[in-house]
Amino acid sequence: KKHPLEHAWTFWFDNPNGKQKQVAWGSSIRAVYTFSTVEDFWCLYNNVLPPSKLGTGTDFHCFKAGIEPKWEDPKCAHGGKWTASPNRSGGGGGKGALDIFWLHTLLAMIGEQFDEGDEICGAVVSVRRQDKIAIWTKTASNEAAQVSIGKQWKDILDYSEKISYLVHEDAKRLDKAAKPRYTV
Ligand code: M7G
Repeated sequence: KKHPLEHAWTFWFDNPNGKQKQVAWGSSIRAVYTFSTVEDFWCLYNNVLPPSKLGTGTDFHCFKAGIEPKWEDPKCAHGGKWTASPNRSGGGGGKGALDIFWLHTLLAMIGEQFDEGDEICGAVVSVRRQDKIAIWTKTASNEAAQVSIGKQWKDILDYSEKISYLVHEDAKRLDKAAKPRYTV
C-alpha cells in the first residue's frame, strides 16, 4: 500500500531553447507528472536527471496540483518567492549542493515540514550561471508567514547566508530593479 501525501504535486519542466527571448514567457513550460504518494515521488525523482545535469536555462517546478508556476495563476498572483543560491559559500560549493538543496526543499515541502505550509505554492530550481532555488508563496502581505517559511527553509538547508523575498507584483512592475520585501 502506498503512503499518501497531504497534497498532490505536479512536476513541470521548462527548457526554453537557449533562453532566447520567447514570443511569450512560459510558452515552453510543460506539466510532466502529478504524484500524491511518497512512492510515486521517489519513482519520479529516480527517473529524472538531477538539476546539476541539466543545461543552463532549464527550470524544474514542483507545485501543488492545480497551481500553475506563473505569476498569473490566481493562487500566485498576490504572492512572492524566497530565493537561495546554492553555489555561494553558504551552500558548501560545487554543483552537488544544488542537487542536495533541491531534494531537501522538495522533501520538506511534500512532507509538510513548514508550519505555514498552506502558504506554499511550490518550488522552482533554475539552472543558470548562478543557480537558484525558489519557494513560491501565496500571500506576500502576510509577513509573519513568509518570515516563518524563510527561516525554516534556511534551517532545513543549513544555509548560512541571507535570503530575500521578492513580491511577484514588484518583479512584474520593476523587473531587475525590484527590491526584496523581506530578508532573513
Ligand atoms: P526571472 O524569474 O527573473 O529569472 O525571469 P530568470 O531570467 O533566471 O528566468 C526572467 C523574466 O521572465 C522576468 O523578468 C519576466 O519577464 C519573465 N517571467 C518570469 N516569471 C516567473 C514569469 C511569470 O510567472 N509570468 C510572466 N508573465 N513572466 C515571467
